[in-house]
Amino acid sequence: MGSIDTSVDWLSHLREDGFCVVPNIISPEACRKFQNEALDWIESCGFGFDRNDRSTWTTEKIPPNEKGVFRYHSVPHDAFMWAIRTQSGIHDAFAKIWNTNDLVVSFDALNVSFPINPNTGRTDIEPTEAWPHIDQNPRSLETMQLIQGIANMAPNGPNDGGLVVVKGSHRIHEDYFETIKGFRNVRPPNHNGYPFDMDDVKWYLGQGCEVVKVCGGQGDLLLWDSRTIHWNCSPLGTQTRFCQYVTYVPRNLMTEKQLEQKLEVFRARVSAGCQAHENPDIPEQHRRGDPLTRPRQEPAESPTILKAIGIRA
Ligand SMILES: O=C(O)CCC(=O)C(=O)O
Ligand SMILES: [Fe+2]
Repeated sequence: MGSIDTSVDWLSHLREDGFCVVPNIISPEACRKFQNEALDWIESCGFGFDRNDRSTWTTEKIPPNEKGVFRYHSVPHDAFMWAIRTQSGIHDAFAKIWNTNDLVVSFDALNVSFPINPNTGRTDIEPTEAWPHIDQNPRSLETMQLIQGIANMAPNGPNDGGLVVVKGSHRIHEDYFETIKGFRNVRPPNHNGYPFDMDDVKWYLGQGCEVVKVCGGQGDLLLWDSRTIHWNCSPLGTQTRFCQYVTYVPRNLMTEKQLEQKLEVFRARVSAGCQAHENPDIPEQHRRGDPLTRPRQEPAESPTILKAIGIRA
């Protein structure tokens, strides 16, 4: 546990198929602790959610989230999130991908998704429709720029919701955009992402790609190339989905000035997405340190955390 199983050639799978699962990265104890603390956090927000009372598993009583993704109230900076983000097994997997130990981490979100099921979960929402997309700019699809990660904190089988990918799609975008004569201008030119619809996905399936619901054990790290078309689906069984989005990228993608700003973003507890080397703006209320911008439990400024942010003593 904590080290990488070299008998599984996950890196080839990642290159070839555009996704992979790195098994047993985080200990069962750390996963259980994370699940408890994630639920403590949801309860502490004061919207009325109680993990032991399924009648409170409703949109009204669960703090604001999108498809189970929580990034408000600075939850990405809560101590329990940092405890997972800085697990050595996660860092080491990305070190293998990028062939360097000199990496910086993302300040990304928590996902807790309760099953949609009248007997075991909630009934006030419908299962999520597919929302196929990539998280890379369609102008730069010839190179791999980002590997996205999910620290999978609960067992995640076929019926437990989660990541769905179009296997192999990362390799054939050039042909696709040639076929449709360029991408649709639906996002600003510098936006790291592009939405597809299910008719687009059908083209990829016609070229031999496959839709795969990525399953993983508790403590596995799920990885995908940000050019791989993907979305997430809702859990429908008995198991709540618990995970954290996490990625590391080479520190040399950032200038010294940007690294100083990354530390400011950390100290202001601003949430960010998967682009670990791009600093978000710091909103005024974060600069002021308004209570709602501070995590329930502040992270320590430990050497491990500072190193993950890119500070080198
Ligand atoms: O929740 C997931 O599995 C995927 C979410 C997603 O699309 C992303 O983080 O880029
Ligand atoms: Fe995505």
